[in-house]
Amino acid sequence: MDRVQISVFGPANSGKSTLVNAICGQEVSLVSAVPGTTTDPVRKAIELPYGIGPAILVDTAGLDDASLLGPERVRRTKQVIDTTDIAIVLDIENPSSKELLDQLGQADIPVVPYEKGETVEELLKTVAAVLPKNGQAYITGRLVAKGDLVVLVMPQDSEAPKGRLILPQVQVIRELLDRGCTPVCCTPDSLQSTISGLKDAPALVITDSQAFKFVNETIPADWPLTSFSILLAGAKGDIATFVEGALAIRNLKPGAKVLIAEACTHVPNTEDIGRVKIPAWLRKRVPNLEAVVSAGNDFPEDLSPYSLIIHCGACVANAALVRSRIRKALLAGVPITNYGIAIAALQGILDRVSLP
Ligand SMILES: Nc1nc2c(ncn2[C@@H]2O[C@H](COP(=O)(O)OP(=O)(O)OP(=O)(O)O)[C@@H](O)[C@H]2O)c(=O)[nH]1
Ligand code: SF4
Ligand SMILES: [Mg+2]
Repeated sequence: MDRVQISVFGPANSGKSTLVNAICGQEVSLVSAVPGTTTDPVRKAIELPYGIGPAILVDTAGLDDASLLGPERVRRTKQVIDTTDIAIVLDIENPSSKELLDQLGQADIPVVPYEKGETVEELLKTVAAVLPKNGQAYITGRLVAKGDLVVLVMPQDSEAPKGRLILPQVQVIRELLDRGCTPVCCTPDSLQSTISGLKDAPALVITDSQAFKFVNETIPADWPLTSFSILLAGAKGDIATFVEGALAIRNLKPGAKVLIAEACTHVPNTEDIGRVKIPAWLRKRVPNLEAVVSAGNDFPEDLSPYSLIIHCGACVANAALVRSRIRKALLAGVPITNYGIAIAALQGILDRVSLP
């Protein structure tokens, strides 16, 4: 489950850092009488009461006086909006809050105004009341039910981190256990022997999307098949938009520019799925296709040069970030899809896979 991100916004010197410290019960952020004390966003992971649970609390720089902050810092504060689930806004009537409130409104982010004198307890109870309720949804959705046997195909190749499983795999295994299912894990190499050893057909096979084609050819055609990245796309994005985006691959013209958008800044490796494999598969269909990579926070403001955006699985990012990028893409009229769905489409098995 993602931590809910609660961001504190307001004009300079309005008491944002004081409030963040009061919520945390410790000095997380520097407080002073000088306006512009907080310059970069300050993040604090915290467990909050009243049913809010694990959260990331973000203190921001005041957006009112651009001369104090400079464009780069204003940009960084605005980026916080992209990952925000709930916004606490101080001095909400201040004219300088207007632009911020407009942006929060466009992104459908619930706003909780904070009045000086209100206790932290009162404030958090209001936050709890507006908490998005869909945060509890299962990644595996209705594709599995209690008692189901689920086969997980997880390549542990050079791309896998040494000595551990990647987060989506861990999350799915944990969720299947929570749901009373029986996960059976194997690598592509041991898939054949694993399925030969099964007494009954599994309710679902979940594979790393890189092994899609192989798994599809190895398992019986009537076994439901999906990928970790498709499940995450459902949990963090919007499957219908992503499927439509993947269909736009067919319409790419020679020389088309495609944005590969990654949510984090991992060190790319030579077999990198987003930077190497997907562009290579696309170029087989679209001559001279140009793939441009944006990593972490560097999602371009101007999307007009692109014919398609292919977003990563966003394993370490929250749903709010993916939603904000989908919104920006749709506003710019650029189709958007994600790695898992694009790979299924490129391998011609999008019709075959089970969508959450
Ligand atoms: N009287 C009173 N003063 C407050 C309150 N909250 C904050 N202050 C004071 O207001 C000043 C600014 O507080 P900060 O918490 O640093 O404000 P900020 O919004 O984080 O300011 P920047 O980071 O500079 O944008 C400090 O001198 C605080 O002591 C409050 O509830 N009552
Ligand atoms: S956030 Fe995206 S780019 Fe980073 S590791 Fe996860 S899927 Fe890959
Ligand atoms: Mg501050």
